Amino acid sequence: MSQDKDRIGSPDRWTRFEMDIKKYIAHKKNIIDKALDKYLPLARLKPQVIHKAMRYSIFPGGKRIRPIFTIAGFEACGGKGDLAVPVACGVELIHSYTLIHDDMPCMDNDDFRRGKHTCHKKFGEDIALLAGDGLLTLAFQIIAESGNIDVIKEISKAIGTRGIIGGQVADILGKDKDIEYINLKKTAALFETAVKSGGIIKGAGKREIDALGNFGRDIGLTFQLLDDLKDEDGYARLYGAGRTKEKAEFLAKRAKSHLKIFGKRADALLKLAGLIR
Ligand code: GRG
Repeated sequence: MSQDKDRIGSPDRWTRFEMDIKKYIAHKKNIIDKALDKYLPLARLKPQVIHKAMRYSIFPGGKRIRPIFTIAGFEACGGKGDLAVPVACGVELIHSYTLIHDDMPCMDNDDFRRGKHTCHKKFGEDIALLAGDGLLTLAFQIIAESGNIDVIKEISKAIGTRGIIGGQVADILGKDKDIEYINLKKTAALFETAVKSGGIIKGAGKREIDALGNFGRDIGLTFQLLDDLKDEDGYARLYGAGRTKEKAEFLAKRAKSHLKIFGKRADALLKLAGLIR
């Protein structure tokens, strides 16, 4: 039978042979979106408004870059199939919870997100706050059900008060000297834990898991610097566009260097990193 039929029928072979990154992203995004739809309570379930708000914030959604990194991290360690999908979904739910809360009037006070009204604009602050809580709680239910205690430990550390929450607090306090800490905790910590979790799910060794973490952290920092550059905010506001670009290039290059130990298996991670610009 033709190889094409084989490829279409088997996503693992498809990713191996057809490392066109755009197709890879579309393929993984589709898997993640379908799984998220399965995990999220139906909008008609009582109390409807909270489930509507949770679904409103997840669909149609953004780039799904963090959960794709989880799956690509899993594959870099030799993982095949859908074993990393539940944790990848958990990572995306956590990301979405941070966005809902970050958009609220007590934080960044944004009216729009992903081209539509923010959750609190649409559903009110009380429901938005709880929708964020609901997504975070659901994330841990899904991750726990996937049965890997080490992933739970890893992710809960990354998003706690010494991780994302700590970064957000430092951001609120607004001390310029804390910018490196803020970027590391507020943005890079979730990328780092997303990629690392893929390796943990596969049961990879310390050397591989550390390499994935280093890669995720550097690519997360790059992502934030480029976002600052676009918005003329954060690091770019403090240090100027030239220095920010230089630092982002340095970090992107260093991120890729952490992947050497994986050889060809890190192709997807490498190409995903190349898209962060
Ligand atoms: C509320 C605990 C708590 C934390 C909030 C991550 C965060 C901390 C706030 C998000 C605000 C922000 C601008 C973060 C910088 C990183 C960033 C550009 C996030 C948006 O991520 P994308 O571009 O979003 O991946 P999509 O829409 O594609 O999912």
